[in-house]
Amino acid sequence: LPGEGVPSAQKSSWATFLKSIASFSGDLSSLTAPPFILSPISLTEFPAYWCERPDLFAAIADAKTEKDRSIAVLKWFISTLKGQYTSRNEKLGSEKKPLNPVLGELFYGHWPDVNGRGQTNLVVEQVSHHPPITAYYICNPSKGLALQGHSAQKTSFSGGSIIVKQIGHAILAVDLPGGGKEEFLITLPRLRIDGLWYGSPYIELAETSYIQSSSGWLSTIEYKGKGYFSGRSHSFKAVLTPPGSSTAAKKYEGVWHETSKDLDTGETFTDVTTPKEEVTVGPLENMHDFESRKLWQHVARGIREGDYDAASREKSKIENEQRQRRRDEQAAGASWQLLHFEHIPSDPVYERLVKKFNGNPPTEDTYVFKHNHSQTPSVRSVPA
Ligand code: CLR
Repeated sequence: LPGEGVPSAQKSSWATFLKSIASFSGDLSSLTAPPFILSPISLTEFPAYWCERPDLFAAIADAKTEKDRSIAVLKWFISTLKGQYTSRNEKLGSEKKPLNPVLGELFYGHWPDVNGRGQTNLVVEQVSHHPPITAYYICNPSKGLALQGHSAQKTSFSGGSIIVKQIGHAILAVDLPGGGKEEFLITLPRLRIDGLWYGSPYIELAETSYIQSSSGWLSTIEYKGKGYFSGRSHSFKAVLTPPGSSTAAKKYEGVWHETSKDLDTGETFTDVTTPKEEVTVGPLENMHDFESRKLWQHVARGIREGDYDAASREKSKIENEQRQRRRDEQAAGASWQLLHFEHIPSDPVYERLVKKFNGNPPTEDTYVFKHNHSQTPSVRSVPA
């Protein structure tokens, strides 16, 4: 039924929200949405989804050949999709509108070393407010792995769904045992947000994304929803091709929120039906004011407890404080300084790798992590 998932008192405000999205394209974060669709979680927490299977991440370093590393990267990547794109439905009942991070907002976390897999560290910084851009760095120094990326979105409305084009990319750098690095360019799939009419939005992935290794191996991943391939939602097909060839060396197929298999051997490729490991975050008392969970704590409490007046009061406080900061900066002729990242207008690694598969666009900007691997556990101590 239309509006089935919408509390009766919010039906008209949901209809207004849908109309405003339909006649609008660009930055959804700025639209006012009814309370039932608000999430108490900031977008700066989302990069943690990349590492909720730390064993699969660490396993990339243990693969012995270029081909096996490409397979390990693909396996880890596919296994992150369930967390990235379905976990709000599981935790909050449907896809929700995340808190829109402030400029300079920070999120730190780690996954502990268990059974010699090494500790994995996460550093996230909101590097732009308008449009929202989130930069992240995830590393496992003892395994010689570092993932650096940034995430932004362009949204439009089509056929009753929100279409989200993901802007940005991620580069995974793998230290090789003999010295040197292998790099993987990870491009991001297109999202369709369905179920809006019913007030219970969920994500389906569409089109194609790529993982291009500097070794030449390329994974091409095609996404389809209900009514395609197998007819099941969250379906994908992936092919791995060797350097300079378009003949598949490996083919995989399945659903990314459950299991997939190797089409030649019939063996299981990915299986995310087992529990994932959420990121470990330090206690609120130790946090800097700009760390997400501390910054948004009162807004988040209001949303969780259904006290929406309190939530919107607290949100206004944060927004006013931000506006004042921007005014002060302007008056002083100063601009906001990023803490952990440096913006560069074109990413040479992206350019080199995207060329190998004639990907688009040919160039992209990026945010480079300013510190070394070994510094990440201590970067938490940020200046006031
Ligand atoms: C952020 C980067 C992550 C993957 C990811 C998952 C869900 C996406 C999110 C990204 C960006 C913001 C997003 C969200 C789903 C809904 C939300 C597009 C790409 C928009 C802003 C809110 C729409 C409001 C409706 C739910 C009504 O790696």
